[in-house]
Amino acid sequence: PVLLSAALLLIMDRSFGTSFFLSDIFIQGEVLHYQGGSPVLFEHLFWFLGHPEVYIVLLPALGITSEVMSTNARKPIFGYRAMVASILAIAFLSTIVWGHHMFISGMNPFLGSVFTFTTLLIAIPSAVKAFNYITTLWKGNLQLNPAMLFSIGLVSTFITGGLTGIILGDSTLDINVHDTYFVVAHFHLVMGISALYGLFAGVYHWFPKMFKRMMNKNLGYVHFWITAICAYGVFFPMHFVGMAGVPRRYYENTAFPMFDELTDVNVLITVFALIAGLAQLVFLYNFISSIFYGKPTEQNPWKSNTLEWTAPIEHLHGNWEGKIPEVHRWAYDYSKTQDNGEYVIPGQDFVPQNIPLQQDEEELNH
Ligand SMILES: [Cu+2]
Repeated sequence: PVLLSAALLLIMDRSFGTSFFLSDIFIQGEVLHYQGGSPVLFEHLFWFLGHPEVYIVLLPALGITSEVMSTNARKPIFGYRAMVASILAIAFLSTIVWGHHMFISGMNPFLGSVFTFTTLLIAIPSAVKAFNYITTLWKGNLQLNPAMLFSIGLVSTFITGGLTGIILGDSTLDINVHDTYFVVAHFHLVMGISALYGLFAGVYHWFPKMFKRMMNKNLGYVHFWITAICAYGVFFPMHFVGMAGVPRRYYENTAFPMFDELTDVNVLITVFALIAGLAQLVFLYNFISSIFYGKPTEQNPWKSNTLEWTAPIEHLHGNWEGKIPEVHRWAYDYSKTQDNGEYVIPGQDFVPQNIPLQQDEEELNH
């Protein structure tokens, strides 16, 4: 709604002579009729959309990662309540930090310090999530299938990309690298690559549910490792290109001889980017060919607790035949043992959500 309003005001400025975003304008001594508007106001309205939008892309990927990681670590997600609270905190904070995109737009420096404060607050729930993901892996019985590898990859890029967010969120540090390739590297690692990894994790994980067949695991490994190595190959050196001062959004930099010595690094980045792009063809081939020729799946290939894996493989209207299953427990009863050290269901390290609670279990604290 805010961006739409901004666009409507912009149309009024361009077509109907208003001055929402246009301040007093003089052209060759002639005074145009525009008066009192502010171009910075447009930036405010744009980034009021723009910042929360990157979290709209990232937060679902974080949720997918929690599910995939818990299932494949055969452990409950660590600090479940803290994980949920962190997602809510990030979602809320994302609406009051937009000014960190505008530290050099002519904004009042005091207002900049306020946006620095709210922006750096996001480091807290983000760190909670990173630590809890790692603690979920700790001493888990890790099943390193492609979905799990992409989830772990997400945690890696979420941390490496997030750390430079602390630099860019601080107005005094941001001013030095604002609008350089440092920002491009930060942003694409933490939001672009992380969100893509979450998307890939979700596709590899739920593909059997969608198409009743498995994707090829080995092609999944090829896809992951080439993508993971090339993603860092592209964005790690890019930080240094940015710190050397190369601006973003320029068609080419050949007019600036001082950047000539960075050409080799840019060529290296381009080569990694091309290889990363080719690796996505492996994924595309795997995805399409597996729809038709993949190994038929069993009911619950990842031995998951969540309800979708209790639905019959044949897709039915309403998902289940007859009565809809009842949920008796949370989704994370992996490797759960009784007092005598036995698994709750003997010989099976997971308890699906539709298995009734036993009385002695109710005392056990989740
Ligand atoms: Cu932002």
